[in-house]
Amino acid sequence: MSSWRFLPVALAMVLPVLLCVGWSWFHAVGEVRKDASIAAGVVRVQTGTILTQARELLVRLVDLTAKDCGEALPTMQRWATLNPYVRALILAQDDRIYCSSAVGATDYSITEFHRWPRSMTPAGWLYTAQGTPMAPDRPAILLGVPGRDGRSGAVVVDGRNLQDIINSVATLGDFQIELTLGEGAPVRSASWTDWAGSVEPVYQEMTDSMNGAKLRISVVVPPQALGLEWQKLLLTYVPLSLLAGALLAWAAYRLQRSRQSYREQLRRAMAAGEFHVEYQPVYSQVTGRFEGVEALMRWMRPGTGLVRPDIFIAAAEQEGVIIELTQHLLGLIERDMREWDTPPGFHVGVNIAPEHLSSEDLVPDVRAFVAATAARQPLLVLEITERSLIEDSGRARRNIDTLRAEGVRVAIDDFGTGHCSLSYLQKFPVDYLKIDKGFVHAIQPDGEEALVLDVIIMLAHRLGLSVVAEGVEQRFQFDYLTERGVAFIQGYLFSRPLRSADFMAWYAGQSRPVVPD
Ligand code: G
Ligand code: G
Ligand code: MN
Repeated sequence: MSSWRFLPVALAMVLPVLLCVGWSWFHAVGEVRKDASIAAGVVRVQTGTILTQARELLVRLVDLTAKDCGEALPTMQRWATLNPYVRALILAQDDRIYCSSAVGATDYSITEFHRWPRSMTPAGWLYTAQGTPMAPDRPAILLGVPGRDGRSGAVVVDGRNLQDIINSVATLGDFQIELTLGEGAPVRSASWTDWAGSVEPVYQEMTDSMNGAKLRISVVVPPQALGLEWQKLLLTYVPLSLLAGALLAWAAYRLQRSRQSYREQLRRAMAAGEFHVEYQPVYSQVTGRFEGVEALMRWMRPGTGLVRPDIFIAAAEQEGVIIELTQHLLGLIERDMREWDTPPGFHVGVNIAPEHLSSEDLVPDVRAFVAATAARQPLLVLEITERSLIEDSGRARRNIDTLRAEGVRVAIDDFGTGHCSLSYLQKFPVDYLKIDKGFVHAIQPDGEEALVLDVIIMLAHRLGLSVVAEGVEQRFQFDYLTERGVAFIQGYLFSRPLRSADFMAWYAGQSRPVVPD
């Protein structure tokens, strides 16, 4: 038995575990991603609130661009103070800032501060910055609006709030969060690490904030956090998948076993010694003694019990192992007969399947059997079926001729149940005709004529064949048959098929001629 056959079983064992490992990885990623998206959502909503307030100020700033700084400053300072998110309000002429709520009238170019994108005048500002001139290391959001005559207004939103939100949301999971507005510099959570920028974010979203500027929020998770989540799921589901794997493997094993070809099962059974032979005595009414036995094969299957012979014999024929099985049977008989104490010429009937009868194996097999049982000198009777005769292409006939010349005898078994083969009967040189038990059971207790049976017996006698009646259970059947000159009687009336040892014991008790009553 080669080990590759267990591959499906092994696969059935391993597959659920592999699936579980794969599934829980995706599930872990999904869970972490879901949490990350919630965190990003909080950041997005808060940013939106801040931007909305800033935009309201921005709209109002447009009017102030018509005024000079002295006039606009008190209003700007008031607005800046009242709005909690605002760091400063700014008025600019092209790229020069001339008024700031924080420092009043001033004059410097936005290009002087390297943390601001210098390519754009405040009129187009809408981005995050890492700092402002007054607080270079505190993030900010810069929003601008075009005013009158090349002027513009701008709101510098303090990033403190945003930073706090991002930081606290980041602690919900093991998150590293980055927020970017437009083309600006990112605002990052305190948890942000050097490598965070080089890994694929577990979650990322882009939304329109205003004027087409995108608000991008990325959430990065360290690999070990994902690993931890994965591990958690694995601990829950791997035991279950192991169980599923075991069940599946067991099912696969059962399936495989049941689908394992009958051939393999029979071969295995032979190797395992699960077959034995039972012997049913055959009584000769001529001598009043038991002159022989029919060997019948039995398969005692562990866990199943006795397998019906007609089933496994038919299967063996179909699967092409009937010859092997019969060879095995002959071996078993040889072994049993070593213990026997039967006289020379004791009939041993062996059932031979059609395939075997017309094979090259038959003659050597029979010769080997005869040689092996030479000490007992049995008279071997090959019980063949009518089917064998009909299907013969010549080889069966030659085998029979050869073996009969060597002293082996041939019986037609189950006569009358198969195809009518009267013409074959005439052509084939056989010695006995075994009448099927069906005809015997048709005999009525009142002695009424069983017409077909009578004709068969007569036919056999006319052909010069001895008749063996099978399945004789009742005394009146026995009487009916012996009255008509049936030479041999086999059936429960005398004995059931017996194991070798039981047969020996039984046979030892039959030393005198018996006529049953
Ligand atoms: O007693 P029993 O139920 O065994 O017989 C069932 C059928 O099985 C019978 O028709 C008998 O001929 C067949 N049988 C029993 N043993 C053998 C065997 O060794 N070879 C073959 N070919 N048929 C057998
Ligand atoms: O090979 P064959 O079909 O001749 O095998 C004989 C079959 O008949 C076997 O199955 C055997 O067990 C069965 N048998 C033997 N004696 C009797 C009997 O007296 N009555 C019945 N019903 N069956 C029998
Ligand atoms: Mn038989």
